[in-house]
Amino acid sequence: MYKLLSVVFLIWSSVAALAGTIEVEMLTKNDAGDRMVFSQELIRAEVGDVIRFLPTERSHNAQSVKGALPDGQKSFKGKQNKEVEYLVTETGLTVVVCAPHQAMGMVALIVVGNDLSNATQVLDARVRGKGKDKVKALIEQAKANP
Ligand SMILES: [Cu+2]
Repeated sequence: MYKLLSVVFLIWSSVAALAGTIEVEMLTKNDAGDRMVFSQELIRAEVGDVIRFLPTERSHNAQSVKGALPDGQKSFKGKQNKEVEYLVTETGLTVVVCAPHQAMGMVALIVVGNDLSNATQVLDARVRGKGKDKVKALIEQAKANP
């Protein structure tokens, strides 16, 4: 019994060790000169990871979009100028937008476990303006580089 418990603990601790925190900054301008962007736009993650959106520059937020996240995954909505965390519990695609700037293209795509099975639903979800085009481009990018 003791042996079994230690094996269970070993497995649990290695899973916990693999889970990571991914930090994404919310930027008005990045080093390349792009305006209204997340510091990472194609975010690859695994179940158990935490993705932390940081209010590095003012007037941004991060939130999920109705219909653009995997079944069972909890939606999230950060306040403007506030840090928000997203705990990954499901594989699949999640769109993240900055509400004030999504039409200017301030969106990101989270790809968990390289699972693209909800791509069609994600493309049907309501994202405004240039944000929609960027979601399409990011899905293509994710398909091209598994
Ligand atoms: Cu913004």
